[in-house]
Amino acid sequence: MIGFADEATIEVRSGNGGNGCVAFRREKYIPHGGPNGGDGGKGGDIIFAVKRNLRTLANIRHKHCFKARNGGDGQGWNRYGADGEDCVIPVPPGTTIRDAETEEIIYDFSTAKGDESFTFLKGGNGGWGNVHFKSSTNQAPKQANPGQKGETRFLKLELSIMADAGLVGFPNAGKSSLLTYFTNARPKIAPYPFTTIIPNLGVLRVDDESDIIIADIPGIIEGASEGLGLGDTFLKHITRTACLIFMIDCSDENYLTAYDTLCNELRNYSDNLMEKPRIVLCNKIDVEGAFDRAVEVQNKIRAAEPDTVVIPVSVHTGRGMKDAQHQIMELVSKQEKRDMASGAAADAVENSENANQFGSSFMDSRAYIDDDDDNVQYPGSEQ
Ligand SMILES: Nc1nc2c(ncn2[C@@H]2O[C@H](COP(=O)(O)OP(=O)(O)OP(=O)(O)O)[C@@H](O)[C@H]2O)c(=O)[nH]1
Ligand SMILES: [Mg+2]
Repeated sequence: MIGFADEATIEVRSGNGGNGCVAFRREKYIPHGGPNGGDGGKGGDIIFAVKRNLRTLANIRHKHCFKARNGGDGQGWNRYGADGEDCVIPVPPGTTIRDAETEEIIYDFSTAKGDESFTFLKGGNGGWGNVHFKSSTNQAPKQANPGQKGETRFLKLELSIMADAGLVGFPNAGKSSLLTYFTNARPKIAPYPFTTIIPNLGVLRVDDESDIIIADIPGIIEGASEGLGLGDTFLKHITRTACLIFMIDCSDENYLTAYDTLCNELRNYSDNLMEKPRIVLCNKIDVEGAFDRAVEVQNKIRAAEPDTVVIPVSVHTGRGMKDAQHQIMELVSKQEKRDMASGAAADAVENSENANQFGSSFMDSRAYIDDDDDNVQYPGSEQ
């Protein structure tokens, strides 16, 4: 995928243990001082740690090999070698670690409960110095152990964006315009289809304590699930969002069928997407005749799904946008509460097979982003 850091293949190496030492005590007036070679230090571990202000795998993609330090060798006078420093690899919330060859999942930070770090490879143990080999029959052992070797593995890291709300719509519906209106993201906006070719994330500040992350993905067209247009691979980025925002272009001829077509494409990708709570925004009501069309769409959807909120809006003039923002915030917080409840229920029935994979842990890993933090990365602003 062009320019969007959601995959990285890396090599990781834990540190070698330090070698044990062969040494003997030599002091004036102390003949046969005996062995005093110290042990080697332990090699450093490879540890993955979630860093909440990271939003992409860019920092990892640019560095291919991560090595922990080797343990120091043991020395005379029973001195131990120093332990090698661990290598801590920071990853954004929602990262999955797989074996690069077998694709087997090694660890998934989006479902692991509460754990913010994971020790993947242990460093090699340090070798024993000759002090350990002294026995009644061998008072002066010249034997020490070499340090254990560290391990090398190749891994594939994958990131599904952990957004709260995902934008779904035909190309040109105004999704990127909405992201720009609500959030700090500045994706490209243009009057032709497929302007957006990589997903963008934006942060909508709700109050000092919370924010909502919105994901703008490339437009979907009829047949996307069969590969038409840019296909449906981008939908994977919204499989973990709490809710969906559908955008319908009411200045377009297909305004009345757009919603059903989008629902079909989503359903073809995964049933899970259509189970998410959603709201529908009928955009471009500033265009002549579009407001009436928006009301038409509203009536049609309400007749079929009375619970779905449908709001006519114009991103350009701002009409209806306050209401839309309010409804999006409602939807996310409602889902958050539901997730927390189902998370608690899942805790109660531990190891239940039905445990909601979007349970409390998903919301726990929602990033709280500090605007002042220069380290915050947004995929859309990455290029
Ligand atoms: N009249 C009118 N035009 C709008 C409105 N919102 C967006 N547009 C225009 O619609 C066009 C498409 O907007 P984008 O935000 O790029 O649409 P998109 O859904 O992100 O499109 P893709 O990235 O191609 O999927 C741009 O020319 C916008 O200026 C609106 O409320 N009213
Ligand atoms: Mg766009």
